Amino acid sequence: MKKINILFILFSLMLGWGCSIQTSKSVSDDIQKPNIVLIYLDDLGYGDISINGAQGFTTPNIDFLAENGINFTNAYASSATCTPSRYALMTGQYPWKKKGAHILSGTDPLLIDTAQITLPKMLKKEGYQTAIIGKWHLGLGQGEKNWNEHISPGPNEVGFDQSYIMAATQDRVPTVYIENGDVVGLDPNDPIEVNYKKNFDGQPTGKSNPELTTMKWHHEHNNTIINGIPRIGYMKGGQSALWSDVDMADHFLGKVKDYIKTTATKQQPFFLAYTMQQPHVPRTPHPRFVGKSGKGPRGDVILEADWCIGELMKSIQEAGIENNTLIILSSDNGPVLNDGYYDDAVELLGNHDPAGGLRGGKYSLFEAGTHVPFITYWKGQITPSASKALVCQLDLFASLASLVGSEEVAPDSENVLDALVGKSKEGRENLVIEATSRTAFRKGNYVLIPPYKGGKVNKKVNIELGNSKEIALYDLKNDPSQSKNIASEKPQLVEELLKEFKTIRGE
Ligand code: NG6
Ligand code: CA
Repeated sequence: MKKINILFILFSLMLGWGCSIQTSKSVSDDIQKPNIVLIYLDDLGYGDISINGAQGFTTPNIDFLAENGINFTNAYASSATCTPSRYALMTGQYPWKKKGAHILSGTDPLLIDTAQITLPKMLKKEGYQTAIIGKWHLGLGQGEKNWNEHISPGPNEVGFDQSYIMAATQDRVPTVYIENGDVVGLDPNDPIEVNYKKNFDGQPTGKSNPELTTMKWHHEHNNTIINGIPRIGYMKGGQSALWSDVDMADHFLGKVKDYIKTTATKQQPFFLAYTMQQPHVPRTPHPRFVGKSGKGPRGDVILEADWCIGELMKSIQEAGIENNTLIILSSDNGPVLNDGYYDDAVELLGNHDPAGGLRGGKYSLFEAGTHVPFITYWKGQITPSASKALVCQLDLFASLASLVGSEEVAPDSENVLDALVGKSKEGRENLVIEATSRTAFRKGNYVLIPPYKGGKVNKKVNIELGNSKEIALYDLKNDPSQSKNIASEKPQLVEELLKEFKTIRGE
């Protein structure tokens, strides 16, 4: 039997079938390789979904996944901001180990080394087709970029066969879609220019011409105005390529649906990262969702995202692949209300708590910065439950490698596959969490936050950052909202945790 397999593989390789399913391990192994869909939201808080206690609106499609899959109540993004979180997810490396893994501008170069193994590369090696549709925010190209030419390296050079992305964030220029390295719909007679330092002569900005804006900036976000929204960064030209903000959700969803339709019919399994833009600022719900949440645009775009997820599920069901598709849903970091625009997020909040009772928010070393929604769903394979296992997005690399039979490893990623599919209630033992380059240490039910200089509160966004002159220890089991620093009550534990933390940090 073994001989036949070897002969078959040699013969297939000779025919150049190296990548096709016939020669991939799934034929000879007893591992069934499912499709993998990662639904990754932007700034969605732990409490922003109704299954975790959202107030005043419901998220039925996300709840469906959680109720019929596993709802993780102790799960983390790797960082309290976007770029470092996404870096860790893609590489399985702690973001604080990577120089430059902080919030990138729209013109920064690619952060991931193209020689590095990544989650999509690992899956590709195992016979997967791979795609990313939505937000990227991991940099593009090398240094200076000409947006009118092919932009490389980018997602396609770090493991994605297909990419349809926005470069950075919805509030940063360039406000265009990029498909496999090329700006979509660009007219060569109207080239795009982007600059983060200097305005182009005579161009109106949010600062100089507030009368031209339909969304008012609160802090920063006062550079080039596009579709009435003042952005971060300056941009000129590219009129025919500009995205429509209110159509962005439908636009990405359309690409997702097309991808599933065309890819599901192929023999190879696929990995799709659907990296949604909601509820990051500027919040621009399609008119169908305006006013539906009663919470202003922030609530409305959460409903819009939830609807998109329902549509994605319909596509999966229509393609007949639901039983063979593992779906993972999470968010890149915790919630923020006013992140730079006046959009009633604060005023209309009512009794809704986006952080779900956790302290802090986006940018914070307190729990709400990184403790995010995390759901796995796999019809017929996962028994519905809730799980307290400590898991992190960092672990997707090793866990999915284990799922598909890959021997690739990533530096900090742990295999928590059994927890992700409900075979175990145990996750990792400990975790270093990051927020704007500061780190804290979670172990068991405790989290240790070392002293940090700097303001206690980021006043612009009104979020407690976790900075304190004192070392802090919180017992998350008995005090999930981190109301009581018990460091002075447990000096020995503090010492032990600090030692372990420093060892992991290499100090
Ligand atoms: C910050 C922006 C914020 C948001 C964030 C990125 C300011 C003052 N704030 O620098 O509005 O764009 O970057 O968010 O400019 S993230 O989710 O992509 O990390
Ligand atoms: Ca984010």
